[in-house]
This record gives sequence, C-alpha cells and structure tokens, in this order.
Amino acid sequence: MAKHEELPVPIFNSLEPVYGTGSQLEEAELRFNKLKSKFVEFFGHSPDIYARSPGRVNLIGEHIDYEGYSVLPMAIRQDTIVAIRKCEAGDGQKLLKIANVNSDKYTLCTYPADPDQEIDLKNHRWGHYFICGYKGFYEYAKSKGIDTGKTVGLEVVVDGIVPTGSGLSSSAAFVCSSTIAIMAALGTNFPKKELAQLTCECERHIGTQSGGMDQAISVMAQSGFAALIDFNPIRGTEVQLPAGGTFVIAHSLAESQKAVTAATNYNNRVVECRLASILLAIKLGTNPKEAITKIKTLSDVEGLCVSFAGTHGSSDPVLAVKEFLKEEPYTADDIEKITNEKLEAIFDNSPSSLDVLKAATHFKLHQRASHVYSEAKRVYAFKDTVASKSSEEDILKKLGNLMNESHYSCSVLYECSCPELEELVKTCRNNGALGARLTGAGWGGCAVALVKENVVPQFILNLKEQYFQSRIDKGVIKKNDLGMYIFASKPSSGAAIIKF
Ligand code: NG1
Repeated sequence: MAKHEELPVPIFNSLEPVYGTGSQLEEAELRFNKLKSKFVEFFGHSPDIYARSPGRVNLIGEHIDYEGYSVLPMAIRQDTIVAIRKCEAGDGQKLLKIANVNSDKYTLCTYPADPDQEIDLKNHRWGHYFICGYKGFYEYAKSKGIDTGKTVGLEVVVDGIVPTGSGLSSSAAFVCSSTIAIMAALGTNFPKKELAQLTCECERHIGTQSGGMDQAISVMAQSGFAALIDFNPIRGTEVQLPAGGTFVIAHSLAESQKAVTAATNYNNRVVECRLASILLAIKLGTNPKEAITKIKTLSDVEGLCVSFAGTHGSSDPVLAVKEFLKEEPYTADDIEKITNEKLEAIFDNSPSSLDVLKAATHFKLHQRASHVYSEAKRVYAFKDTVASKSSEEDILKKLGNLMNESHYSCSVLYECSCPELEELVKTCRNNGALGARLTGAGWGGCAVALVKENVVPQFILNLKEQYFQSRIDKGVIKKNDLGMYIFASKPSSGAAIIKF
C-alpha cells in the first residue's frame, strides 16, 4: 500500500467500486435509497454527498498499537455511511443536526456549529462520535493553515451496520465516515495516511486513549488484502492471506462498552503499560526524572530491554520484564518509591489517566509488559508465516497456533477476556477452528476463528447450535438476526466518498 496511502480518499459516483456486484451491491443500493429518503424526511432536501468507512477485524496484535507496535487487521464489509449537507449561511441558526436511520434507538442529536465546543463526556450520547470528527477536522485544518471559511450548520443522517460494542470498531467506522463526510462537504480531501492519523486523534476526544489501528485500516484498506499497520509514521503494507483459510467472526453477545468502562479497562491498561515502561527504564539505568518525561510506551524502552537480554545471549525484551518487574501487583506506593514522583504528577496532563488512578487499587506491570512484547513478536511471526514457502496446510496450522497463543496472552496476562468469550473461543476450537481468539479491545465483543475454507458452512452451523441456540431460547437475540452475529469475512475495501 506504499503509494496508495499517499492518495486522497477515492470519490466515486456509483456504488460498484465500493460494494462490488451481487448481493452486497443490492444491499448497499437499498441502504443508500433508504438513507436518502430519511434525509429528505428529516431535513426536506437531499444530502450533498456521502462518506463510508468500514469496521475491521483484528487478526493479530491486540492492545499493542498504543504502545507503538505493528498490528495486522483487515476491513470487513460492514460499514457506516454518513449522508451530509452543508447549510447555506442564511439557513437560520448554525447547528449540527445529526439524525440516524434507526431513529427509534438513536434520536436526533443537536450541537452548536462550534469547532471549539467541549464534548460532555459525563453524558454519553451517540452523536458525540460525530463531534469527535468535527473537532478533529477543524484542529487539523487549522494546523495545516487551511482556510475553512466561516463555520456553517450541517445536516447529517447516519446509517451504521457494524455491530456496536463488538470489537469490530463501530466507533472508528463512525468517526472516520463522519470526519471524511465533513471534509468532503467543506470541499477538501487529505491523503489517506494523514486522515488515518487525524481520525485517531479525533476519536481520543471521546475519552479513550486509542492506538490508531482501527482508523488506519478503516481509511486505508484495500479489497482482498489484510494489512500490516505500522505506526510513527502510520503505514500500511498489504498482506495476502492464504486462499484455503477463512476468518469467521462470532459475537460473544457480551457487549463491550469501551468508552463507559475506560477508567478500569482500556485506559487502565494504557496507564499500566506507561508505568511498566518507566519502571523498566529506571531499572535499566535511566534517571527517574528523564524516564518520566521521555518514556511514553513500551516500544520506547524496548532497546534498553533488548540490550539487557543481549548480555544473557538473547534478544527477547521479556527477559528484562522477568528480571526487573515483579509478578505481584504493584501498589501506587511501590511504584512511587521507584519513580520518586507521585503518580498523579506523572499523569497530570491527562484527565482520563487521572480517572484511571482514582479507580485503580493495584497495577499488574509484569503481566501487561509480557503481553505487549510477546504479542508484538507474534504479529511479525504471522506476517512471515503468510509469506513463507511452506505448504498451505502448514501455514494455516502455524497461523492458528499464533492466534491461540495470542488469545492466551490476552486472557491470562492482559485480562481483557470475559467468560462468554472464553466459552466462544473454546467452542470454535472444539469445532475444528485452526485457531481462535478474542478480537479488538475485548471484555466482550467478538472472537475471530481461522477455519479451513471447505468446512466453513458446517462450522457456522455447529456454532449456531452450540453457542447461539441457548441464547436464542433465552431471548438474548432473535433467530432471524443470527447472520449479524456469526459470519465469514473476506478483506474488504476502505473509506470512500460517494457523490451521485
Ligand atoms: P476496538 O474496541 O475493537 O474498537 C480498541 C482500540 C484499538 C486497539 C484495540 C485493542 C479504539 C478506537 N480502538 O479497539 O486502537 O487498541 O482496542 O487491540 O480505541
């Protein structure tokens, strides 16, 4: 993808280049027609333009993007479409009116057309994700010296089919499609790699300290390929998956509310990783003050850990973790004795990290750092295996093993699984999956299983019986909706602007 990420988001005047042909195109046509009529129903006229951005499934590399390590996701066909119209200067009050095709569940949200507005994080509303894109777009345009003119009102209708709270990145699909719609409505178009960075920063306005994987793949994906996403700077490299294997995605039906549980789950892990990296730096000879100001992530301290491992004839940074971070959980006091600084002072510029400190009683630094370093290695092992000359049978087997190891590490060391995900992953393996793991942030949401192409229908049937039937009987989901909760997925295309 080296050159293609330099290009702006593609603009199409038909749906085929995005949705292909066949049933996917038919479904898209229905959605766009409905979206347009809803727009007319809400606002009395048609939208100017549409933007779409897909969800993603992460194949391997969990909770390491925010530590600066490469990950390997692919875009899925489910996406969010945002229809938008720029109001004229004389259209009355300058407002952002954000409606949804599913207006029973997602009622109209109205905000002032003010790029400097604060998002009210204490009162979570679905429209906040659009405002993330709105604020982020203006901040970026300003930083590039682009004249965006006077702010105007915007009318917006959203249609999202990425299941929410599923680990398939419905939030990034929404933030990316919103940002791109705003950008297109205001007459600009940035290169995809700039957008990938900008949309990652946009989403942080919702209060999660996101790493950037979801936005990068949503913006840059190419149909038919997974991608190795590198950070600092963001870059995507196509990965051609072996033809004989299919990735099946299954929802555990436990909803993962990432924004709401950030202080104890997602952001807690980001804080633990930062503390682990500071402690490692100090133990490996860095002056505490310098470690606190300079070391932000475990990748920043990897060089020191590898040098230490070198003195023991190894290159594995986990060796330093084993030597210098105790397995028992640390209290704030334990850590402050090493840093000579209060934790509140270390994180005083990050309100969401301060929320983590208020909620935390202890910090599992050894386990979190071991997960991050070992998972980072598995991503490269996965990529190298895909590219290797071994037989397809062997390649699939190795990929499956790496996925299983990744799940174990997420579950035991990073503790981001849950009982439902454990049951689901086990059911996948019992039914012939070569490997299965939780995908995305975890604490609920989906699992992804690698299954041989020729047994996919039977595999899905077995999972329906063994995992989903009892939940249908209990009324957790409706039988007719099963297709939303378990499906095979091929790598889909990334963001696009559509103008008819
Ligand atoms: P989900 O919750 O699946 O969208 C989150 C983060 C990713 C990454 C994964 C864990 C956001 C938008 N996404 O993904 O950046 O850190 O968790 O690997 O916060």
